[in-house]
Amino acid sequence: MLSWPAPLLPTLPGTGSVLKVHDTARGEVVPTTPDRTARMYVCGITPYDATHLGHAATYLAFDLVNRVWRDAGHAVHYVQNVTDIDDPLLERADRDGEDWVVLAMRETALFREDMTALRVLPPEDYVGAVESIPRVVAHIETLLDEGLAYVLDDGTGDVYHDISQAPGFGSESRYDEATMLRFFAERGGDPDRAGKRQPLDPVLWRGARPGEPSWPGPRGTAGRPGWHIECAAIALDTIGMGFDVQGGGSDLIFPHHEYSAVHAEALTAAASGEKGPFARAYVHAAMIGLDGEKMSKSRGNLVFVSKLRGEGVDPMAIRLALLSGHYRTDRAWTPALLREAQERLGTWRRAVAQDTGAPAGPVLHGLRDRLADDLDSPGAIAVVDAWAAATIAGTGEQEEQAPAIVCDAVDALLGVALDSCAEAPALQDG
Ligand code: 5CA
Ligand code: ZN
Repeated sequence: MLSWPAPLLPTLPGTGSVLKVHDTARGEVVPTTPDRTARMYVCGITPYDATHLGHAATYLAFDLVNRVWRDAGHAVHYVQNVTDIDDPLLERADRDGEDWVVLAMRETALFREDMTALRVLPPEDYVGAVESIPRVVAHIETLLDEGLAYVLDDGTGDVYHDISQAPGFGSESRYDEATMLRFFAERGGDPDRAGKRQPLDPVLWRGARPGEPSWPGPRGTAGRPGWHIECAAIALDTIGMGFDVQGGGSDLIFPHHEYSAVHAEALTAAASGEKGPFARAYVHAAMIGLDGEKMSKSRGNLVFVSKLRGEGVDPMAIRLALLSGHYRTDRAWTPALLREAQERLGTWRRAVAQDTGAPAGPVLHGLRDRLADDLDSPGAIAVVDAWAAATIAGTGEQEEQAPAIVCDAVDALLGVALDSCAEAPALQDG
């Protein structure tokens, strides 16, 4: 699929630090260990409605991962999917009397616009579920051939993964069985489906139902893919096993990321005997809420990025407002949060427009240090706040080049463009 245009990414003097992130599977903050090219997969939208601030916050968190890696000298191979066929999409299209393909295309186009406005670095591979179906089918055939998956015996053609043969199952979320069963039932699973070997077996292929779109499937059965195998297949076919970060919101810890991992690990073991893991770190962004509840399309308590943009809100203020909380803290969107970000943006813009500013070196160091430490964006913002205050006050040591350097650093590391930065002087490394 078409990705979106990349914003300019200023190169900063010196090099950033090694990024540490919280890995759900290990339950602690760990250093990332990318090769020259860092590899990241982030679960994309299901395009049946516009991008809300919860989605935006999650993509901004992983945009920081991308920026910190690049600043540390890595190339980044970033992959994101679009779940452009799924139950909620078909239900919404049905409700509104609209073609599901048109709905998905429109909302995906709007998402690209929102991401562009928020200056999110685009994925190198932006991949739709529908365009991946032939590869997904081949992967399901492999699992069937290996006896790791089975066709339900009720004439539907539905195929399930036999989770009793997946040794790594449970190691991503580390949930106990009762918790798994609860989330499985709440988040699209079917623990009570008759004929399954285990209640927690996930669907790989759903045989065609009347009135639903379908594609040629495994063992010649028309239908459509299960959700988790799509992300497993797309990641395997683009960045392969053992990539650095698997990302998404915390609502994907289970079942989605657990099953994507075991599908991919089973496929890799079948192909080469190689053992996992699917990802070296599973990183989850906390939930953005509104009025005391998680912002979600199914609850309908949404604030859309595109609506705010339409009202003339500066996307950089939206970006700053969402980054003013830590990515692992559940938090609420409030009008006050946006007002505070608008004021901060104004102050920062005034500061970088000064002829001289407080020394830039400590700002660069502070930004790098805070963001590399599990994406401490509130800490990073505080560093810039302090610099802006000292610069506007004009007290203490002042440097001529500081406003331009800080302007570039805020752009490159936080992704916040403060309008046109003055020509940043070429500095020596160090
Ligand atoms: N298409 C699947 C992933 S393969 C999906 O979950 N789509 S989504 O449109 O429901 O969500 C897109 C991304 O936003 C996911 O990473 C999800 O975890 C995240 N997300 C959803 N709601 C929120 C929220 N309220 N706060 C933060 N992140 C959220
Ligand atoms: Zn996914």
